[in-house]
Amino acid sequence: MSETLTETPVRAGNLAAVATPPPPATEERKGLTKKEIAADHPTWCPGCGDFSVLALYFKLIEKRKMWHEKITTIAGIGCSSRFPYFVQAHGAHYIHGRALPFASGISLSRPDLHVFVFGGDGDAFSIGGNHFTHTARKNIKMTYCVMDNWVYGLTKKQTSPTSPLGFKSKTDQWGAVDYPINPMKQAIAAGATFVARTTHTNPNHVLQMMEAAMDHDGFSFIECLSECVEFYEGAFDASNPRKGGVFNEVPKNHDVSDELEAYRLAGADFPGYFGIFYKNNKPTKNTKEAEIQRNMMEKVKGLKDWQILQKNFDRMK
Ligand SMILES: Cc1ncc(C[n+]2csc(CCOP(=O)(O)OP(=O)(O)O)c2C)c(N)n1
Ligand code: SF4
Ligand SMILES: [Mg+2]
Repeated sequence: MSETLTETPVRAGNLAAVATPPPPATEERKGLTKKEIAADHPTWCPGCGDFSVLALYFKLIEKRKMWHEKITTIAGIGCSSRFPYFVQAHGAHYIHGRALPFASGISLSRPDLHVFVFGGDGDAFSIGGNHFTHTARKNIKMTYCVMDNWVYGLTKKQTSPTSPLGFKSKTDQWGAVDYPINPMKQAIAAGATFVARTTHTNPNHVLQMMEAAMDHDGFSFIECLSECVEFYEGAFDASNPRKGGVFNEVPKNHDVSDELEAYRLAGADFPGYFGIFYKNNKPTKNTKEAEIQRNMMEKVKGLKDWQILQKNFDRMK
């Protein structure tokens, strides 16, 4: 993306509408067509991997018959984070690295929605690194798809936390010297309860991972390799059979509940494996908070809002 972006959080939909109760869903309502979901024309460079990820998100929406009022797409800042602009539904292009806390608020207050967050490797693991860890450990229900291109694309080629050693960029003219992080290991260690890996060059696989992530009741993380043709062309050729590479699926006998084995798979040299590495069904923060709220409401049953407030003030005296 040959431009820089302002810091201003911009809209891609009407966020106020998120708080509006959706109309009842009836079986007669048809699923949306691509035309009905697509908003602005994507402004990515021709050939950018992000196009496929967007196309597959549209496919997911069509296939799962989601309606506008049920689609929430959140992102931070970056080329990949422009995602919500291009989706004709509720969403926000939020602050760099802060998409997850914003999405957490939506997820916790709107149990009827499934929140999707899209972003880049810089947004997720540099400036947003702490939020990634904490959202994962809290197991807040949402799907976080990181479009990993191993570079800062929007700001025109700086080293990212996933850039390999030796990568030459504007911030590492003699080649990167810092060891890259491994997003899969990071996600497993942080406590994400669904951890998968895919690549934009295998559309069926991307859709499969998105569907499985969406069906997971908890924090689902997908690392989706998405090539930046402008600043890191050919980065993922070794994972693309059409470019002479190999696409290795997670072995069929892999036990997804085995955290150590998932960690071991994550340690394989590039191109590594693709598929679901880890899955664990522990209770979400959403469920726990809902229970606290139910119990509290039980205690103030029959009282008007002002009486509850009065009670709180009296307690503070
Ligand atoms: C607080 C803040 N710091 C820095 C920036 C500049 N900035 C914008 S996007 C970006 C990195 C984007 O990289 P990545 O998340 O990998 O997304 P990509 O463009 O590669 O898809 C940076 C450093 C910013 N917008 N806000
Ligand atoms: S990630 Fe790279 S190829 Fe894609 S829009 Fe940004 S600069 Fe262009
Ligand atoms: Mg990037």
